[in-house]
Amino acid sequence: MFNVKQQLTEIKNAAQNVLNDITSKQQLESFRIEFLGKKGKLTQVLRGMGSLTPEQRPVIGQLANDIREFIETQVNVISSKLEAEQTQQQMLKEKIDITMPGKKQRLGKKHPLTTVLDELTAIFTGMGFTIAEGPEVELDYYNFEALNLPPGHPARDTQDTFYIDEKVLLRTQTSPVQIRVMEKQKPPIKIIAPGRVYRSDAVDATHSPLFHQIEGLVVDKGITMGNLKGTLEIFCKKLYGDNTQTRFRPHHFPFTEPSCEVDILCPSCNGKGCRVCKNEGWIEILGAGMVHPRVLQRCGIDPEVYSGFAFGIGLERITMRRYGIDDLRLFFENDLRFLKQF
Ligand code: 2NM
Repeated sequence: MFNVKQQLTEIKNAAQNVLNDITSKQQLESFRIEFLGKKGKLTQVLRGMGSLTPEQRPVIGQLANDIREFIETQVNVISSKLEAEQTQQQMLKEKIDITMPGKKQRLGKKHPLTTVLDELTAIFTGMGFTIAEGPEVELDYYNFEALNLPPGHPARDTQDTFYIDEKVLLRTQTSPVQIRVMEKQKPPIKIIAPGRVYRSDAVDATHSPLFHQIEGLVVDKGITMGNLKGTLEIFCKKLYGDNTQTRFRPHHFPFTEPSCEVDILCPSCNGKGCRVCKNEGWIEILGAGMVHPRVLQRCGIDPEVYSGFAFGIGLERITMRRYGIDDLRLFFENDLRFLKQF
């Protein structure tokens, strides 16, 4: 009995000594196995209890249990301590210095084409127009045929048009949007159709295979050339100032009759002729006309009851003139040295 008791006390002392030096979870686990495991020191001593007398057993058993409990508690305490230390170290490693200066975010700005598009759109929506959109990959029917451009018309020339197949192409104007609206919607119609258009042109200072148009359409009972002139004159004055003088010149488009082009008096020379207007005295702003009766008819709108006017504006040209940009390629090169100037 004395022997077993002595052994247990020695185990307790040994455990206490080792525990003081434990600094890692692996060490703690080895310790636990060494003292409390199935083949551990404590178990081995308890195996020898068979040789004790019945009176001795409960006393030694109690002592052994106390020691086991003591060691288990110590293991748990040290385990929690190590856990806390590890968390603390992890947090120190992940600490960020919130007083460090941040990365400067540079604020972007609108592309000049977007600035001018927004301005034109605001003028028209202010006059009661709504915005219509349609596909850029378009059927030949909507891009040409419905617009009074039958097969064989020179405007369909493969030199100008990107055909995908015989019936599908990249729209060369945004008029097909207007055709789609007229097919679906009964007059009154008052829309603008801004968007990308495509023509198979070689790139130079004034040509690009991709450019932008804003086309407009008004259809109702009793719409006349007077409405066309009034609307477009107000548009020019809103865009270039109240004193802007306009000129409506006869022209030809297949989808309008009569057709015209609208010029403003050159603001640089007041019509005398200068570099800005290339000595013309006038600057061309847009094309327009009364929607051809055949175009209305095809869309299911009775030209005996309704009439309308339409117009088309080239966004790049307006924007180039606005900012004095002499090369259209600059719009599409995404060179920040250019874009930052607006
Ligand atoms: C222009 C000039 C004149 C035009 C015509 C139509 C439609 F679909 F109503 F027939 N949309 N846009 C038109 C008329 C476009 O661009 C210079």
